[in-house]
Amino acid sequence: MASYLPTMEKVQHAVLGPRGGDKVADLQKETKEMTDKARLTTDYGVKQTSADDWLRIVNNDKTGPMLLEDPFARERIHRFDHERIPERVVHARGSGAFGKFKLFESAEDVTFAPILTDTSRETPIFIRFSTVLGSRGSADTVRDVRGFAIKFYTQEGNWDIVGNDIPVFFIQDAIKFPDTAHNNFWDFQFNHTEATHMFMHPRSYRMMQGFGVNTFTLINAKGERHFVKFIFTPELGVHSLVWDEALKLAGQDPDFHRKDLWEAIENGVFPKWKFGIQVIPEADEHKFDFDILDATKIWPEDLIPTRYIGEFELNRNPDEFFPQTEQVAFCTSHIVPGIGFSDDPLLQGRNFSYFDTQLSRLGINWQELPINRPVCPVMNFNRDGAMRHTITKGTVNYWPNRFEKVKPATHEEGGYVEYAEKVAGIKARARSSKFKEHFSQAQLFWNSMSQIEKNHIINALGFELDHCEDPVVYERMVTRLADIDLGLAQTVAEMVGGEAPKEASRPNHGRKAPGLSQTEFPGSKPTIKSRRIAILIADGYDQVAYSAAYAAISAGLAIPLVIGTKRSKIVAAGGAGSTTPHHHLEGFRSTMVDAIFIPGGIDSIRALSKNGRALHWIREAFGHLKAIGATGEAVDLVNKAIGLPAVSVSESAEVHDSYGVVTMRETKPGSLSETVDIIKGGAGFMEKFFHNIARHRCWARELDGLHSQV
Ligand code: HDE
Repeated sequence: MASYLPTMEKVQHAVLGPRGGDKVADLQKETKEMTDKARLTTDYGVKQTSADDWLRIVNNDKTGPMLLEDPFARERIHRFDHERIPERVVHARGSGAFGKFKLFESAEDVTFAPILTDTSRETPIFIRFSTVLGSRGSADTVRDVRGFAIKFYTQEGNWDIVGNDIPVFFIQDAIKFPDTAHNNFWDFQFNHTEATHMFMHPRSYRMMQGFGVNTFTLINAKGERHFVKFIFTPELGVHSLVWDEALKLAGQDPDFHRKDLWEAIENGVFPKWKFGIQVIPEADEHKFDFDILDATKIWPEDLIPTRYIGEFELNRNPDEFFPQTEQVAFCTSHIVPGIGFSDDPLLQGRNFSYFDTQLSRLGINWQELPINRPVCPVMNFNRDGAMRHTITKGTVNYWPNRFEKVKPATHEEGGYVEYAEKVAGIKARARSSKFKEHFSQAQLFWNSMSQIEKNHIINALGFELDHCEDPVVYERMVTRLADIDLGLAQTVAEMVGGEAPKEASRPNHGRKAPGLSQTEFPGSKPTIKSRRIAILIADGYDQVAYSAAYAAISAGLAIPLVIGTKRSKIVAAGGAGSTTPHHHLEGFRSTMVDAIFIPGGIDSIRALSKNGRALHWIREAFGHLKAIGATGEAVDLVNKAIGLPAVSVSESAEVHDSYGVVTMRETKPGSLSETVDIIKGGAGFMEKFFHNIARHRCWARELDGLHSQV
């Protein structure tokens, strides 16, 4: 894939070489390079003279029957016939990358796990992001939860956090999971009121949070236990696509998120997350009005603030998809000393499921696969099984044995010791009463949303329920919404049909919690870093405006994508310069970029004005609430394409910003290329344009009803 940006970070990357620590070095043993000296061979090592023709009978330049004898041809066919493994039963579609985890504050008050106490360490990681329901070949941008699974290759063994991009799950007990992998989603939602708190499409894997969701425990050196939830917060903020954009991208570029992650890492703009923990002392377990072991509940930030103690970044793309991203296998049961489980009934079920599923996907020796094997020593008496790789010298496969060479580890040597929890009770199929309260946090979530987010939730419900044919399903779902908020239920009822509820099934408690709304998301600084910005041109474009914008975009570590009326050379006005666009207007679409800039130039603008696709680009970007910048003659083009009286444009050399449409009629040398500091928010053209890009979307267009012309 093209890499557009020769940034300093990229140069640095090239100098430092691939990062990822011990794990990358460990994988080198299996990694081959394709070189000029290499020759084609069979899998058993014999060099081949041809890979094109099956061995056959030839007579007087006529070819006759093929010979089954040909071992080379048969090897190729056999491989082809058997190259698939079962895809993951859920989370089949995904993409991953390598990186590193660094702790900046020791959490020794709550755990003795070295990865969470030793600030001098750098731990290699592999992360796999995924959608949940689609198959391996499905689209990236569907409305679905996203998986966020991390493997920490620690010196004490592999630690996996198999999380999602939202903090809650839709069931409380693992026994119900298999029911949901099939149709009838909304019927399921109605019948499982616990799902009410979990009703989404991120702009990028790099712009979403991650949550361990389940409650784990931490044990410190004094033997004290705390309950813990793990939270990862992206440096770039949390941002979503709008629905129409997500729908179109699913057809135009089903690999959108996969490419986005790849491109950012190739360009040296490494995605980063802060690593946080929410901690509750064991003694406080029952002090809350919700059960802290219930995976359908969050731990509200105002009650239990997140403590950010480390960060991780992704800095290296995989070398080959199948052996790395496809064969990586996670287990919630894989924890390291200092970290433990809780009685969270979902977690307990998961601990059983993940190992089990790897057996059918990869076989019993799955932990020997290069991507899955730990970087610390592994020694035990497990033997045999399909595809066994390790060769352990010796004549015994049991312990204890007469040689007494390999012994269990003591606690001091780092051996895992279970927390000595006293457990007593009656065996029963039951759930605690606090687990039965399903609406309070759904209300908390709804109340914490901004008006924009509320509108999007309403529209999403309106869209999805409109696809349900059976009135029982959508009518009952509307009554369920009345458990959350009467206004919500009434608005959705009006959209999808059915009787609007007259009163709320329960009063809305009116409480809010911080950190739930994306638009009020804490901690993320405005930046254009890694954003794709299209520059639309045709022959005769204004070279000064074009190159100033290109330079400013690159300096901001964003990605300038030149989109032309053709993909061959385009010449600037007066022959002042030329460029070969990255893409042409038909090949690429506005949905694939975050913003567009159009430089002036009489001939260029004349050509773009006559081009229906160019006009559609501008309209569509406007409808998807993206920043649009135009200078010189392009101001009129933008005005014509948008054609809304409410949106005004520059009439002079002044910079004009109306609903995120930033225009300036006259460009003098230097007027565009001032130092761009979007955080300080200057008054220059680029500053205003970049400020709008950094805000992700111009929500005011939507609030004022200007956005629907897509
Ligand atoms: Fe999973 N889940 N899950 N899940 N899950 C799998 O394991 C399962 C749950 C999650 O990139 C499977 O290796 C059960 C919660 C992610 O390889 C399987 C239950 C959360 C991934 C499985 C849950 C997740 C999986 C399928 C509840 C968020 C992809 C393939 C009872 C906290 C990991 C595999 C990757 C994958 C079972 C619930 C996240 C079948 C039984 C809650 C990110 O074992």
